Amino acid sequence: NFIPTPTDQFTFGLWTVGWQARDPFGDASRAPLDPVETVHRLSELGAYGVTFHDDDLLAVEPDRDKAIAAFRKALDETGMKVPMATTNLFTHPVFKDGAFTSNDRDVRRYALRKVIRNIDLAASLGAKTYVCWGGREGAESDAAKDVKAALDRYKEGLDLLCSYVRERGYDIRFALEPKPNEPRGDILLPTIGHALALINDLEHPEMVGLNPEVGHEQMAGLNFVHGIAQALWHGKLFHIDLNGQHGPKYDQDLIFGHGDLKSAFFLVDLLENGGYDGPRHFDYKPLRTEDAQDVWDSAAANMRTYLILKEKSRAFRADPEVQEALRASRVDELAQPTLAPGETWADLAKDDFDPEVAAARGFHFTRLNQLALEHLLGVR
Ligand code: 3MF
Ligand code: MG
Ligand code: MG
Ligand code: MG
Repeated sequence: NFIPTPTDQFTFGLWTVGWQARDPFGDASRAPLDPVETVHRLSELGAYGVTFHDDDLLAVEPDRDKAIAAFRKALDETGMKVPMATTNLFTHPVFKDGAFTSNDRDVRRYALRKVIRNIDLAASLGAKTYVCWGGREGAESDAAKDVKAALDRYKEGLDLLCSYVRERGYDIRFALEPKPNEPRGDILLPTIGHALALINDLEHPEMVGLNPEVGHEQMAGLNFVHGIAQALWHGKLFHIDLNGQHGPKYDQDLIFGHGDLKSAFFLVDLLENGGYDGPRHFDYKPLRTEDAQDVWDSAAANMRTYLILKEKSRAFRADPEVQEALRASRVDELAQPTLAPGETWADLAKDDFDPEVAAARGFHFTRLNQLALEHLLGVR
């Protein structure tokens, strides 16, 4: 039970299992990982595919052509897919003031060249989603960044990349990944809502959606399930980064479910029933305290936890007491339009309604929440 298979569409970034556990206060605690080994190990664990930053491919082989050839061979041998790729626009110090929005115009041009080069590779590997995380698009001082000009440049960069993909005829869409802070004091497009708003002002809004990450929204104190529901409502959930986080602090990238478990439960329930059919992509980090074996144990834990929560969600929905409680809480009534067909604002005046009586009614949400909790705790 809870054994992943490729039909579950679980994917991992090369940089996740490959994280050497360098942090701002400490050196690496693990050796670099060969992407070829990663592809084989994740395939054995039942994953569907891998994703990568351009630079991730060079973890143990500095020659780009050789690294790509070895990676392709591993994909062919295992049948692993590459549904998504992305660009590292944050590690090299040239990006210290950002990439698409660096104050330095030469850097902006270099960043776009770097993305374009990797889009060609992504397309040749069959990727359909290209993620843009604006890791260093931001500032520490409000004096240092003209935010309106930065948004002009963000738009210019994304418009250019869309036109490149269209000219080449690639079947690729972009997904913006919001994050509020870290590594910059403040990052542009800090939340799902900010990113959605920018997309509307692009040349080709239909080509750009979101890759929200659990921990990134929770770092801002936001409800990730609500964010994902709104992204789905706009038709903008192109991809997702699953992991765990304990509220507003540094980006923990814990194993999925190892942060806010109740939110993870409702997230799986939403993804499984809310019309998302893309990859279930994990962007987590094996703990710095752990060894090489734990890299694979923790990768497996992400998938196992997802599958357990999927089963919990199924049992929750199938429970007659839950169905009754949902009706008692009138959850289904919200799907009913407020005006009946043919009614206008004038019909609102005809209601025989006593606000005092309505105000006295309870919604019974406590019972519903407790039922969810008991399913999650395994006592139902
Ligand atoms: C940082 C991230 C990134 C992005 C990646 C794009 C290094 O907090 O989440 O991971 O996910 O750059 O996919
Ligand atoms: Mg994170
Ligand atoms: Mg992250
Ligand atoms: Mg991420």
